[in-house]
Amino acid sequence: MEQVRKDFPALHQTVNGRPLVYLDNAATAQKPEAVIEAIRSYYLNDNSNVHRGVHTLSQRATDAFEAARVKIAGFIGANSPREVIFTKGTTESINLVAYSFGGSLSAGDEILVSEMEHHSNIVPWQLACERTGAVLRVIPVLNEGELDWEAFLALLSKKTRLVAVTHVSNSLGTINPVREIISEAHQRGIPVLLDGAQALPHSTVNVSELDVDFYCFSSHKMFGPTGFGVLFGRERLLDAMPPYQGGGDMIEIVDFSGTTYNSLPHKFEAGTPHIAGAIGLAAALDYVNYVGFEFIENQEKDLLLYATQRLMSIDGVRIVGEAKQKAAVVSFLIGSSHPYDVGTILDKFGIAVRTGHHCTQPLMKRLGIPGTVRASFSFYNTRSEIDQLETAVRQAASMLQ
Ligand code: C6P
Repeated sequence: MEQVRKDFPALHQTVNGRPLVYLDNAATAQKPEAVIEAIRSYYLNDNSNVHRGVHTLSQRATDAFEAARVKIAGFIGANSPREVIFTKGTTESINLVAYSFGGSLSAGDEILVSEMEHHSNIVPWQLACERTGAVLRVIPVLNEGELDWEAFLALLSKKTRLVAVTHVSNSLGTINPVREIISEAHQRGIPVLLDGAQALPHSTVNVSELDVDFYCFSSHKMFGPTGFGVLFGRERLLDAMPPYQGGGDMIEIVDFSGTTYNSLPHKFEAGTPHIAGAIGLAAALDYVNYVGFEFIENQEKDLLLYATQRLMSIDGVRIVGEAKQKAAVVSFLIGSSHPYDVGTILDKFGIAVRTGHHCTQPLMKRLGIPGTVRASFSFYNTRSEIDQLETAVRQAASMLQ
């Protein structure tokens, strides 16, 4: 554990005179030295554009960029690197599908999302519905923060063109029964998109075993750089979809009489990409493999149980989101205190948490709350940090109640 923590330089600092306790990993994870070094080395030695030059630096950059794609494809169990599209992040991955796949929707078609979605898996579909006359249907969430399974089954119909749900809720930590969702949807011939932003950092995800059609995630929650992410798509579906954006690299032949498009994955990657982003994410995946998901899962399970238990022991604290299957996220409220006030007090203790609606306003509305205080853990967090969280929350509770 000590070694692991040493690998993350940002963890070793004081904030407001206290050692930093970083519990905002669902917003973005800290970066290990290996990732920082891979990006630095790229800019120091190989910086060049990709797929464009015959010169040596461009070849080196292209090789590193495409090697990253092969690594990412292997990491998520894709059948081919052609199924791995580079994007700016989960948000752009979903927008790509909503625009491109969504372009084939007709009036009356239905897209099924859930009430616990991040805005990035709601708004792109609303836009697609506005463009096409399709209708957005919503799977309700039960009080504990689980999907209403019966309602989900009842919502699947001949009109459903896609089920688009989050693998893990960023606000509540709920791990959704994605295998069962995919199985039910596929039995009816409906493809499934999973928002994996909060799932991939916590446990092994294999898109082939899941048999999922689209899987979206962000590099920065996975210990890689910001502004970079991935859309996995089943090759057959991606092939049939029109390009998302036009520009350099996504074309085969451009002529004023008409343009033909590049093959996968380049058809969906217009313009100079975030080369250092791909290289940084590849380094992050190497690092995660080195730490190993066995260690990550055990550590996070322990932190989740311990934090839940410690926070529940404080008078006035209420945990929001009590699904049976949860990732290492604990959302809570202190009495009727505003989450923002709690977060401000915790910051004085050097503790970083997120407060507010966590970009899930419909979920907050459903739960009848303005937002939550969210502590989200990574494998580099410790029980001692949770003890510090408990002390600070007790202090906040006594000040605010
Ligand atoms: N959630 C959080 O604090 P981007 O911003 O594109 O990297 O990821 C968007 C996104 C999509 N889906 C889920 C489930 C997410 O959690 C996020 C990002 C962060 O919860 C920042 S809002």
